[in-house]
Amino acid sequence: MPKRRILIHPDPRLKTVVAPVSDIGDDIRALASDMLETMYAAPGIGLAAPQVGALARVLVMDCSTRGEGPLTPMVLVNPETVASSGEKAVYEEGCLSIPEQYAEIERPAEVTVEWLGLDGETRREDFDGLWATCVQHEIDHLNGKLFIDYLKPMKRQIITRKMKKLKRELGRE
Ligand code: K1U
Ligand code: ZN
Repeated sequence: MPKRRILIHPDPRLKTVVAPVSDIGDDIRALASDMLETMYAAPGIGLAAPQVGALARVLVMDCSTRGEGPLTPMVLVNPETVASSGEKAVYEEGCLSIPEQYAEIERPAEVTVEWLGLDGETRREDFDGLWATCVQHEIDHLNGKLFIDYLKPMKRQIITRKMKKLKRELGRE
């Protein structure tokens, strides 16, 4: 069972630029734990706090191959992209807040990200491959941006209409 309900686009909370976390306390640790459980249950490879209605700069991700080796959950508090490669990569992206819609999105192939761990320590890591795509997708969520915002207006509108219909059917308006 997922711990928290994932919001479906359109929702004003998914368009919000979220403020940084000032104090990593029990509430943030509980949020991160719930988010990981929700992400694995979905299933997904990433999740940002606004997707579960929590307006905090927290994201979780795990792009390791399922069923092959141990899980590698990551929790990033106040993540910041400090460097991006000029080289680009295209991945077909999905979003747990935009179910069953996919599109090829071009982003920097490699990024360096700095964040706080749940212990309050600063961490810095270079990401490439799917990890780079995922961390950029999740940081976008913290800035109120969705992958459909990279698409042409007509395509974005079609997807948004489908999501409004889905929300009506689910009684989630
Ligand atoms: O942020 C989200 O909505 C989660 C999203 C992350 C993401 C997917 C693809 C490219 C970039 C970012 C997802 O996890 S969608 C589900 C998904 O990709 C997946 C699900 C099960 C197994 C493998 C992938
Ligand atoms: Zn998403």
